[in-house]
Amino acid sequence: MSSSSAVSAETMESLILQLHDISAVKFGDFRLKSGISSPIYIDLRLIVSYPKLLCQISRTLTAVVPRSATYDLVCGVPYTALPIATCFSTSNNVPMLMRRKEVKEYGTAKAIEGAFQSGQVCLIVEDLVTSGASVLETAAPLRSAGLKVSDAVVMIDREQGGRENLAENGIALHAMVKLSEMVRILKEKGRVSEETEKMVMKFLKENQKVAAPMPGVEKKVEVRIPYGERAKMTANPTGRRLFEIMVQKESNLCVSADVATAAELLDIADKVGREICMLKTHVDILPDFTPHFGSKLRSIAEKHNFLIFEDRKFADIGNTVAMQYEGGIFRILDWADIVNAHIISGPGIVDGLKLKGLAHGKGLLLLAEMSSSGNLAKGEYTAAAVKIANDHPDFVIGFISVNPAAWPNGPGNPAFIHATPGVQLVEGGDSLGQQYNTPYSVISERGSDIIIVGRGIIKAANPVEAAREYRLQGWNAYMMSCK
Ligand code: 5BU
Repeated sequence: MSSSSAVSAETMESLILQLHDISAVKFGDFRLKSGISSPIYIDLRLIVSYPKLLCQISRTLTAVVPRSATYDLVCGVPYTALPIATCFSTSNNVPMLMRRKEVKEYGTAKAIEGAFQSGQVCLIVEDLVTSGASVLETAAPLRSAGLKVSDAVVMIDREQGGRENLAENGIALHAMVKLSEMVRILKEKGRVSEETEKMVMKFLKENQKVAAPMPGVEKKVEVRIPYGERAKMTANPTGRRLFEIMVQKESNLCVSADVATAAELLDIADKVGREICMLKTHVDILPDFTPHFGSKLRSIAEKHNFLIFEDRKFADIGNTVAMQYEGGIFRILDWADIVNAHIISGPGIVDGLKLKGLAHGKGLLLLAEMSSSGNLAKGEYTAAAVKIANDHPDFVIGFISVNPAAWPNGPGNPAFIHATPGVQLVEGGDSLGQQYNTPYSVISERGSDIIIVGRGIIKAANPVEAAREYRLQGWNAYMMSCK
């Protein structure tokens, strides 16, 4: 009856009836965050008010984890599963870790609280699994701290793709009960009618494999055209190559190499090169820049097959930006595949850059949105960037954007690529206005294509490991949203 033979049918029935008694499971017509209406609503936050039930649940979850799945630590997915994990920890005498959902200021707060050693195995405890995204969001900082995560235990599996998504990420899901089993039991016990049971089953069937809605993100991208197909839609050779590299390397990761010197930049480029589709530079911050920098970086880019994006953010009139692009000390046109521009000065900026870049097959990203708090790139400004891009599909390859899924027409023309800065494994920000979203949120929910990660990788204890983790996170988020 239950998904684990270690739990008796009576125990399971009693738990389910109690959850129904306290209205943690309700039937009716509920509008979910994603906008769809559901005949069932589950709110497990209520169980904190019923300590006996909470203990019973934690005992049952302990029994649900197979003996073969050994673990040194437990970590609950914030917030609902935290009390369950605490009970689990105290009753089994297994140390607990806490994952912070938000890290306010970069570097001053840890993503994981508690004592642990690299290499230890951590079991994840969750209340409800839909797509598995929340479990993955908790697994990511644990894994990047050196912990092993191979099992997650959950009270209710909504059977909406979570088990499969987690398995693809090396996590076996052990569920106390599947939603369909739970509804069947409630019907057997006379708590719901046959009609309601049928409605819920129909709803589950029709809503298989949905991405879990992320808090604060109302709209999600319904169907994603694969990068490979979009490569064929682009009119610009650099845009096409970028899509192709992403497919070849299974990477939608761009590392922002904001390091102190050119020597360090070349070093990090070589180290993370295998994991990335694009490397982003700010050439004007390098005190040891020499005219050889460009050719050195180009040979690393060729060795590892990635593109170079100089985040120059041109902003002047067309005539001036043409000179800035080609000339000066940096001679960006010689070595950067991609540059970006604000549209504050109007469409002439694209004409000016195109004059120099088009003949060399270069690409341009327009700044449609920014990641920093209080920025003014929104609404009509964003719409103007889209309009200018549509007028220059031969040279503009896409946008710097933050939440294209929320634009009036969504991410729009699939030939255009969306690249998003302000990405870390946990939400939060820095003390100077930067705002971070997770790879899952950026790719699955916000409809972007490329995650741009700076300090999350370059300041990590092991940047190569961190780059690998971000690549996997970004790519899995893409694969999940293709389904
Ligand atoms: P971080 O360390 O991941 O916060 O670095 C982000 C990088 O992206 C950094 O180089 C910024 O200059 C860049 N960036 C950004 O953060 N936000 C924006 O809107 C744009 C660029 Br455009």
